[in-house]
Amino acid sequence: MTDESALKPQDREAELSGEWTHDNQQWWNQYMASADNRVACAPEVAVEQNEAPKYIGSLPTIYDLQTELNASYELDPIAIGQFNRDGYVKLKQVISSGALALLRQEMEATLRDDLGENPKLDFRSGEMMWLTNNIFRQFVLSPRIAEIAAALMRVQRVRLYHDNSLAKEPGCGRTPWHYDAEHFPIDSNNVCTAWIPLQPIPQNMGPLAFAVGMETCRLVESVESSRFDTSYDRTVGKIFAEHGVDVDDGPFGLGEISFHHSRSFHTAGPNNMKSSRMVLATTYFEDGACVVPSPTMISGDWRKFMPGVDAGEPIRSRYNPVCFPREG
Ligand SMILES: O=C(O)CCC(=O)C(=O)O
Repeated sequence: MTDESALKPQDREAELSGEWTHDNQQWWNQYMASADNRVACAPEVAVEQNEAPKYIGSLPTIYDLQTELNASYELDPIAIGQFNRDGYVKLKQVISSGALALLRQEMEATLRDDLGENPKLDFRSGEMMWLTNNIFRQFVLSPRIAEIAAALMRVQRVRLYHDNSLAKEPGCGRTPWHYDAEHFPIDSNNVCTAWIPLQPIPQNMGPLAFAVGMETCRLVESVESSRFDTSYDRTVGKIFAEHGVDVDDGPFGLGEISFHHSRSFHTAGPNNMKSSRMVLATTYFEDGACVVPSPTMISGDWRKFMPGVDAGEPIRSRYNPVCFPREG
């Protein structure tokens, strides 16, 4: 982490009322530094030094990719109930192994070009790659994925908030407990994120893990948010354990993706494998939603994701296209 982006106790007030003045990578650096890595990850797993399996076969063409990512997924109505009860759902076989391999190759190259080979950066992130890269564009604006998001939230039309390329490198620690509504400055209850792993994620690679229950967030609503130390992460974990909250920290198979509501509490374990845990996370919201009246520092780089949109205004900049139903 760079010194100038590290939040200090004197930033406390700004955290509540000011705006984030650094970039998105610095925001993630700050975020990851607020994880309590003394917490044992449940269940305990042996540290293994495995490689993720390599894709063998020819990669799809852009035409194949487009066809796959435009086609509807057969969503079981039970999944809609699960999402609304548990706050998240994991769906199998949403994306083919070839399409995932193609995006993984692209993400590796793009993050390397953008961030260099910095061994100190153990959680690398990128965003808005769909603006300049057609493979990212097919995924991020995919009607297949956005249609699932709309169905789960039971809304007619969804727009893109942002995409996030997330590479948790070997040796990177936990992702702290959090819920996204705290830092997405979107004034709506209909916001969700598709978390798309680009390789299988066994438990010792740090799969996204969910506190089961849409209302689980209420247990910790009085815990004071803090991103300049590990107290928030530690306290939330402790309260969930005391209340016997179920945590689904199961592995992800290849092609499996999760959708989590912005009120769903989630975390992720460390990456104890030898290869990078690469994920594309895309966030969608109900068309018509506005920016909250007073975004704060914890809302991060939000202005970049909706140029020209101000606090309180409807979010429909050119960077927030309607992804489902596909327009035009
Ligand atoms: O990938 C991670 O470890 C965290 C991602 C996350 O919190 C999210 O996409 O909402």
